[in-house]
Amino acid sequence: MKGVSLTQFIIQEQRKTPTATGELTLLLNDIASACKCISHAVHRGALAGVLGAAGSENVQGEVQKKLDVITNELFIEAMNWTGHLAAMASEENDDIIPIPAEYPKGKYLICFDPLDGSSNIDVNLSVGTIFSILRRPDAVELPREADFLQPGVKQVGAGFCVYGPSTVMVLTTGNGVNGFTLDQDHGEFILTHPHMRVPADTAEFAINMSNRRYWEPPVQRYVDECVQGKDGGREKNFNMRWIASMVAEVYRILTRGGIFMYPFDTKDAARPGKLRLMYEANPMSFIIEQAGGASSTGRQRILEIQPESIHQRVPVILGSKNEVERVASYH
Ligand code: AHM
Ligand code: MG
Repeated sequence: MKGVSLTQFIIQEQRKTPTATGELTLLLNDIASACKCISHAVHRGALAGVLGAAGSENVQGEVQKKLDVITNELFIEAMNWTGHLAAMASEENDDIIPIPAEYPKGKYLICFDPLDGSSNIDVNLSVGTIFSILRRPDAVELPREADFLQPGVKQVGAGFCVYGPSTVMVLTTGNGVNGFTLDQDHGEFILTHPHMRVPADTAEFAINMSNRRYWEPPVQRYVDECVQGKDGGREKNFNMRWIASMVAEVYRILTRGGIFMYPFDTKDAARPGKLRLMYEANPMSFIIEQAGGASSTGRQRILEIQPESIHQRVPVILGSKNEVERVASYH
């Protein structure tokens, strides 16, 4: 096998911090194993009979796909026995997920979306797993929901795994962003995208245009200017993409720049945005900032939001710094 494996990479990173206990390294390895199982299930697709609706809804009233349910169980079962977690929170579960009594508890909490972009499963487009690692507050033995409600700046690590033409894991522990491609022959993630960076400028934006009438004027103005390009006063013409899979959009931005927006809209008064702070916005914002990009609600840096509940939704505008700052300045 050629190249540096994910395991080798994170052990080498751990050695740079002589006081590190190695628990985070082990946790990251557990996550990589869980994502390999999910990758396998996703790629088997119709052969494994896993496509289609599960016939249930999650806590947020969203229709669950069979694979939402299967991958959620896979992730929980891959993580709950390891001894590195004190509790988990999943986009698919109403309440936080305790570690079963028979297993040892660790010092970390994890928030995850087992299968982001799951509306794309049946049409065979990229989906992914997103995770955010927090520290269990000291002296808390059995964490409650309140113990998860830490702002994104407190994340110890974050990452996502995109199940596309190849399976790629993107990871940060606050020291830059690196990408690892799953070598299917050896079952190992190999460092293929070291030091991923988001260019400060871009000519590509991503937003669900069908929601235009529900956006606030600052976002309407920004997108209208992009659409008009050189004819509307911007110095260049823009291109647009919308995959409806945040993992794929963020991966594209890490690869060639861009701006991604799921902004505030008035479609549903109970929802100030579509994406979830704890499972999507925080981990992706941590990754994007670590790669030199920016992330905002339009009014506030996402990583500084004090969460109020684990399933909270927020507006998300992230990617190339100069464009994100421009949108924020219009607010
Ligand atoms: P999910 O976690 O239920 O898959 O929802 C999140 C996804 C994001 O990946 C994507 O950016 C967005 O929903 C797409 O929403 P829409 O279908 O409204 O364009
Ligand atoms: Mg999601």
